[in-house]
Amino acid sequence: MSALSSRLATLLTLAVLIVTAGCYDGKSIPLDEYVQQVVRDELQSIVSTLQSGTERLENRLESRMEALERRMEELTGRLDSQQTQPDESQTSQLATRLNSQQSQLSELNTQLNEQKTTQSEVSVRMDNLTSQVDILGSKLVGAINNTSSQQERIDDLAAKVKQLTPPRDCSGLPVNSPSGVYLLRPSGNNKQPSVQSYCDMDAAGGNWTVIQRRDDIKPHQDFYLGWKDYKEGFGKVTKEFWWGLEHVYQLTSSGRQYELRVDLEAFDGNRVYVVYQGFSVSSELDGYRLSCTNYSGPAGDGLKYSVNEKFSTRDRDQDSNANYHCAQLYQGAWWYGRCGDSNLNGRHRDGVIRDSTGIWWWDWRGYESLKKVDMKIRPTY
Ligand SMILES: [Ca+2]
Repeated sequence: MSALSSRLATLLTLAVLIVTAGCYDGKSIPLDEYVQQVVRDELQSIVSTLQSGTERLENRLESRMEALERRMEELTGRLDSQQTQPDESQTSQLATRLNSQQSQLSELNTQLNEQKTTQSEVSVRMDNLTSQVDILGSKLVGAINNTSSQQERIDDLAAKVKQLTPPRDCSGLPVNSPSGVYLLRPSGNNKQPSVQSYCDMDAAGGNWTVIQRRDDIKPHQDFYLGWKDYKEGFGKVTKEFWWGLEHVYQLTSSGRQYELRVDLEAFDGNRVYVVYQGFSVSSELDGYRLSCTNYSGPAGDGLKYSVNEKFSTRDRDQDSNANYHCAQLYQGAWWYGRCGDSNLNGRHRDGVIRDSTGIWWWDWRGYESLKKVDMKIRPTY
């Protein structure tokens, strides 16, 4: 009985362990039903044990009765055959043995009754335990539901944070935002990823989205790259980089008109600029064809041969020069025409070299390689 008590005493703990150990998969049946089912299986095993114990006692009792009857018949037979009366000692011995048999039978009966009582007690305790497990299961389900509702609130908050959509370009930043790195979403589509970008909020009224920068820093970013790099962008926006033709296309095809500003700095420290009041590129399917109009500024028009040209890279010759692969010839990537009069994505020469593979702007310094360059755009309305 002590062993049974011990097993019963640990059943509630077992129920908790079933849940916390992860045996419950949380899908096939409700949690409280699962816990109850496991406990009932355990209790059923105890009841079976008790029942088999009871059966064994009953069998023993029955066999003792049969043995006693056989013994009585034997004694009766002996008395009949001898036709004599048993002497006093034989009678006494017989009586003693009979008494012994009776006391054994009585003991067996007592044990059987105890067993039945125990079985009844177990049955009552099983009912109590089942109801306790029901309560425990309900509490666990309540706790789990509470956790779920908290998770829902967190998810809801996260979704709201995500809906704080980055602006399409730097002109959409809050007033008085400083120059620096920002996330933009040039597509205007929340399902598309935002793009790390550099906003120039100082030069000529600010609000510029910088789309290209060459700088006098080392190590230099390699700009002699292929179509995919120029489509998606490369480099570090705080250093040297190309923002990506697809992003430029997404902005300039959005219905707003954009202007382009190009700033140039020579190794002698002189600086010039040029502004194109209309600037856009077409889709990738159309080759990111350049449109720029109404230039003004001391740098001169270094894009006059690039207008209406497709973009070309080392691995894609789309220029209008049938004799040359201009991107390979100038070791850059650009809207090359015949092959053009600028090469702002050429090789950084770290000094004045007159070579068509460097960074140059023909209308200002011819083939003289330049020290710093950037290209930036903003909507004009
Ligand atoms: Ca060509």
